[in-house]
Amino acid sequence: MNHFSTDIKADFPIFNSSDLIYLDNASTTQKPSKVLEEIDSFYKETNANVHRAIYSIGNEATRRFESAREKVAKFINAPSSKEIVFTSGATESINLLARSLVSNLEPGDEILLSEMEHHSNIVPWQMMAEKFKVKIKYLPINKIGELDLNNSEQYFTSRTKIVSITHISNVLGTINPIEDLAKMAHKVGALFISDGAQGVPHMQVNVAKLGCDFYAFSGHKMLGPTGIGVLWGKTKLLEELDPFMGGGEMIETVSFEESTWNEIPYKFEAGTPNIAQAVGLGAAVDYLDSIGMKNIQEHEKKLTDYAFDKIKDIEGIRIHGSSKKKSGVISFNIKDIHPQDLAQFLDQDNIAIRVGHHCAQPLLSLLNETSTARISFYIYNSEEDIDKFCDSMIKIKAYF
Ligand code: 7TS
Repeated sequence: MNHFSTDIKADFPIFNSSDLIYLDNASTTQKPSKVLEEIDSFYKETNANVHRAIYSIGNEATRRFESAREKVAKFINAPSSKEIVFTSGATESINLLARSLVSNLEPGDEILLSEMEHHSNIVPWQMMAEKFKVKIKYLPINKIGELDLNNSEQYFTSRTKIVSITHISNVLGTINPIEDLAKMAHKVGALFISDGAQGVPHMQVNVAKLGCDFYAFSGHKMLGPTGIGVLWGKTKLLEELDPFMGGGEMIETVSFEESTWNEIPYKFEAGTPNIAQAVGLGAAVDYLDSIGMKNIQEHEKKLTDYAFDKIKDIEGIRIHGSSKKKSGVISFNIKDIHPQDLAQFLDQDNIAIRVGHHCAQPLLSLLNETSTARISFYIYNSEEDIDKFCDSMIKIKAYF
């Protein structure tokens, strides 16, 4: 059955009240009724704190929270739900790793990132590298926007201790060869982390098969609420890792002198967690499962090819990145039209796109741009959306 033959947009209230064409899905995604209803019902029927209350709604709140953890574990094929640490998002997940891992490194050790990273996978490492005199290296990218692994031995060295690479670029859409990169990292004895903020929402991710040690992502980019994200890590590594925040239920015992930590994943979840948001993420996972990640990936591929074909002939357009291994993200510039102006004119036709540096300023500098326009797709987008976007672009072009 083609799940996209039915109108998926009807499941999303935001599209029922207007003719919005939403093409900024790499930033955040819209929410289906199922997710909104789940959050509503959590607060209306079972609102209580988790892991502490000895009364019915408290038990029910804990059950719903832990059931969301199990759903997420199954969704990414994690061997155990204990390996799912709830955070506020990919950014917090990577900060947790940077805080907890870099302090164990020696001066002169190396962290390897890539030239296509989002600031969330650069800045946390820079903050810690400076403090611990650790060096950061960047794997280069080639002309088509893929990682250039030709001189990989210069980057994967005996001093490399941590490698952290995005699964999919939020600017170029390039899908990186995570399995190969994980093997290269492990060969030199480094830990391998992948930033999956643009991965999990758009493809079937199997953390066991990818070979990563840690994998980070955000709920709001996969139909879930804001304020909830995930750090997945291998049991043994999570057990060895020090927590990055203290307080609340992350402890086993506390005395006036010292504290000991709870078991994983709780030792990383200090304070009252984002309970309703986790429950909402569980509903988002159910919704994505009901459609099927393979179908979603196919749908986005079709849309991306369709959009690419339509916009490539627009006079003066420069599309960034031409890898064939690409997800539903297209960044571009048009000669003589500033991306800011483009976005404002498109907004007049109720078309939402993102312009700017996309929190990837180092990459933008390599592209010789300070700002690009970016369209990015998700399950509710259609060819009709792309047609309307192209019609609007042609109108704007004529105006300029
Ligand atoms: N990593 C990548 C690859 C991202 O695309 C983003 C967000 C993040 C990390 C951070 O995610 P957060 O949920 O913790 O904020 N990317 C974008 C974007 O492309 N436009 O707005 C946010």
